Amino acid sequence: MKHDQTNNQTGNQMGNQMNETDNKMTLTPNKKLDLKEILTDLENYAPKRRGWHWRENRGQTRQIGDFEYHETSDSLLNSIPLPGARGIGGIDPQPDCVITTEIASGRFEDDIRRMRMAAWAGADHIMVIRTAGQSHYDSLIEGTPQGIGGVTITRKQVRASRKALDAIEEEVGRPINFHSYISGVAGPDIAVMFAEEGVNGAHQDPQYNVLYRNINMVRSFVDACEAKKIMAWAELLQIDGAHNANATAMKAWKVMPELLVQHAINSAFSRRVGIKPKNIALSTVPPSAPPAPCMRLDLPYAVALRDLFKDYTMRAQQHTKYMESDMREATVTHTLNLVISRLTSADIQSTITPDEGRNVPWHYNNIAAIDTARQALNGLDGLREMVELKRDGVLGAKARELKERAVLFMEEILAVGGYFKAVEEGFFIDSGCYPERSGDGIPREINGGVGVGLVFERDKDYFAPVSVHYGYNCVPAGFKSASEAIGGDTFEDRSKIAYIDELDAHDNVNVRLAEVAKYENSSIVKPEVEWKADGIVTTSIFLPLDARTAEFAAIKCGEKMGLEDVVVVHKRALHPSEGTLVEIKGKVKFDIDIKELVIPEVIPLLSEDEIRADIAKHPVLIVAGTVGNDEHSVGLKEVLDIKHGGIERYGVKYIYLGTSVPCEKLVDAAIEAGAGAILISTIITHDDVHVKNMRKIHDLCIEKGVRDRLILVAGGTQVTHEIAKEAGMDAGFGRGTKGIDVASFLVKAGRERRG
Ligand code: Z97
Repeated sequence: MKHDQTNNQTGNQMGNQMNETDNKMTLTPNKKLDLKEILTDLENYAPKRRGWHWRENRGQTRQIGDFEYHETSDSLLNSIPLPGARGIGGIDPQPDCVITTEIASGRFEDDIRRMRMAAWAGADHIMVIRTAGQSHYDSLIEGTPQGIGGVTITRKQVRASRKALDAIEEEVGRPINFHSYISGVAGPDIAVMFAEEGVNGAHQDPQYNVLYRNINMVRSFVDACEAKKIMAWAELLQIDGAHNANATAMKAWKVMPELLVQHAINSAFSRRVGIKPKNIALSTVPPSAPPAPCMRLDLPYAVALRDLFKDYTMRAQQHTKYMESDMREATVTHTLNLVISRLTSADIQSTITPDEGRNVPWHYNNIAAIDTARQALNGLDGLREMVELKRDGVLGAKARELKERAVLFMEEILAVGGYFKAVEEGFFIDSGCYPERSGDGIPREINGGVGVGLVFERDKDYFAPVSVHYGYNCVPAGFKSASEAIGGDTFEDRSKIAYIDELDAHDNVNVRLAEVAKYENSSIVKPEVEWKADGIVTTSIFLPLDARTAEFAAIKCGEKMGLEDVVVVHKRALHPSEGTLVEIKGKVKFDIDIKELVIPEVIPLLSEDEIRADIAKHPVLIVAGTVGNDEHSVGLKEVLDIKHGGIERYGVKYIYLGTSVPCEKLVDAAIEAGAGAILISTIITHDDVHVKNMRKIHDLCIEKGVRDRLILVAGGTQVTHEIAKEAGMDAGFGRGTKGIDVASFLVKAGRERRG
């Protein structure tokens, strides 16, 4: 855990305050989220604020630890820094852009725990994926039924998640944006509910309805007016749907002109309805991925997009179309995308994971993708001050060409009679690079699709008694505003919101929680990746077989290991016949009681003064070296050298024999010098050579009759105290060991020997 590094603010930066609620939750880092507390009194919960939140104090130079940063924002109160931060002061610089994580467990009660972990990794945009097919529901639904591929978006689910996030954002010290989808047949209804419940962002793009969900186009655009009007009022950030063209087109790099057109249609439309440009985010995805020469394709596209849409914000999403189940490959593509974000700009950096290819949303893959984003963004901090995009060559020419193609596309839409006609003629998602056309676009009928024929012109006396509404409204005489007619609507008076609790007796959060009650607040645990106590584990198995045989052999291995429902989630042939790496997932049948674990106590360290005083009185000389054929001396030197806070600092004298020292030499040198201890470092673990060398030193000391004179200590990344003791040493020290750990042990061991 890391604490405050710079000027943090919390309460005052929450913006657009909505309500002071008295049933607010407070979290403490060493306590799990209490779902019961979230569900208690939920019917009366009011979110703290509405509106989107950008990170604070961007665009300034910031000193964090030993380094100066140019593209960061305020640090968090609580976070888990990147693993590499261990060697550089545990710092956790927060990039200047909002970082997204997409959460899709299917059960909101499990989503919530993942949100908290994601927030600690630095995500401040929690995008909850909704259950498959919710686009086609024609109204709001109630309860919290379990979703498929995401959660069912309902008032209870949203309110519970927002309540949790309101507490989580206090814990990490930065407001968190909560986000889901407003597209679909029930778009306006969902927009109202989101505005009431403090949701901060949403996808809204009528083109999405038309092209991918076959919802009637007239209905979609009429509904979008209402939905966007409400989004504008509640200051939700809007993300468009252009990325779906990347994901749908067989050759995503061909649809670049169309992507620009789709962005233009939704953003111009949104602006006309009243959404502020800064709340209009273009959903941009680099259209290609390696092994394509992606920089040469994607960078000109990113430049063209930013040239055309200067007024708006950019939501940079990782490419998914060509992503397989390989974590490493996905991470490299993501990193290349992040280079584009830093070379051009990104206001929101999305992160997604190969989970889509694996079909199980892993808690830790969310975190892995957030880590990739912050790691790359930190590493590329200030890049644009050193590297300039060369616009007067191929980059400028290509960007210009894309813009021209997009403008021509727009002109042809006008020429055929407008957007609806163009859709009817299959202009969109055609795999040709405009003006080339392949004729494989997605045509839709103006008189077809879900919800057709349900748009009616408003009568002269049409009246909707609501405070936020698009278009004509005939407010009766005598009222200053439409909603006055009913004494204020739900935007003005929260008490009018109808909160309906679970109606389904079988599929609701209480039933689901009862099923895993054994694991709630108890010492019994089960591994999980998706839902509490689902029992799922993954295992990597290398088999010296061809890919097809390896796949089935791996399943058999999993079954023999006692796993149930074994499925291959990833396989990678390393050679047609020499071998294949397979990753499987399966369920364990057991749970464990943590009360039965034998966990070695953490041995308290002596104080620096006590160590120094003891060594001054009882001088210690040690002989040290990396053992066997091990050339890794950095860690050992850190433990020895005064410069790095090593044992020398406490007065311990040492003879350093260098690297790859034979065991015999170490023992002989210790005897010759009259040393009191031997300190070896051993990193290499092939064939358990580290354990073998430890044992050899112990045996040699016995053979030479000096075992009781010498304290034997081993260190290394794979060394633990238990492994070292087992191999005959007196102590073992693993990753993260500092000089004081070893010095403290030497003093204590010396005292014991002196009696
Ligand atoms: C993303 N990785 O970042 P339903 N409206 C729009 C959308 O793009 C989507 C929906 C609604 C992706 C996440 C893709 N987007 C998934 C403009 C989905 C979803 O699934 O039809 O109910 O709505 O956006």
